[in-house]
Amino acid sequence: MKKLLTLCIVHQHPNVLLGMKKRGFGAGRWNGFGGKVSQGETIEEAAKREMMEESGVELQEMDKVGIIEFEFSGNPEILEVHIFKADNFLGEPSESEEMKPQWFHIDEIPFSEMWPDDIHWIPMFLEGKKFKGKFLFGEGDSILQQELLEVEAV
Ligand code: 6OG
Repeated sequence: MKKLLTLCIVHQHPNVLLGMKKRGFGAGRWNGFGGKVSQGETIEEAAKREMMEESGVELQEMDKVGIIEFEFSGNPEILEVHIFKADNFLGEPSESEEMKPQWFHIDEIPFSEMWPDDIHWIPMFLEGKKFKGKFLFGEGDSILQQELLEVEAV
């Protein structure tokens, strides 16, 4: 069983826009903005909708830079997360019920308060690479298996 999700990080060098997730899956962690793709919408439409719902900003152009599958040991569900990069948006980031946005310098990304996979792929993201990967999580925040490859196109 696969679930499609989006994740978008705005990169305006040397800063990235992240949000503190206030509720739901991943609450208490900084992450990009995103969520589940709804029926009848494209993945890109979902990415833009989630960005607007969670941060109040409108994305125009963005690039798909990665696809990562996440599995949790003992759970048959696979989360297929499509990762987007944007360098611009309309409006001002503002706090929503789900996320509190904040800019971080790329040298001060709060990896210890993020999903443990992020430290592996965010450097590739920042270098402008495209990637595909898989992570299997175990108890706590442990990563039992991982695969991450740079690709020509996603
Ligand atoms: P909602 O279910 O709240 O969206 N997401 C992950 N992001 C990272 N960096 N690592 C993970 O490792 C993730 N699992 C899910 C996808 C959940 C949001 O969290 C992302 C979505 O943007 C397990 O609607």
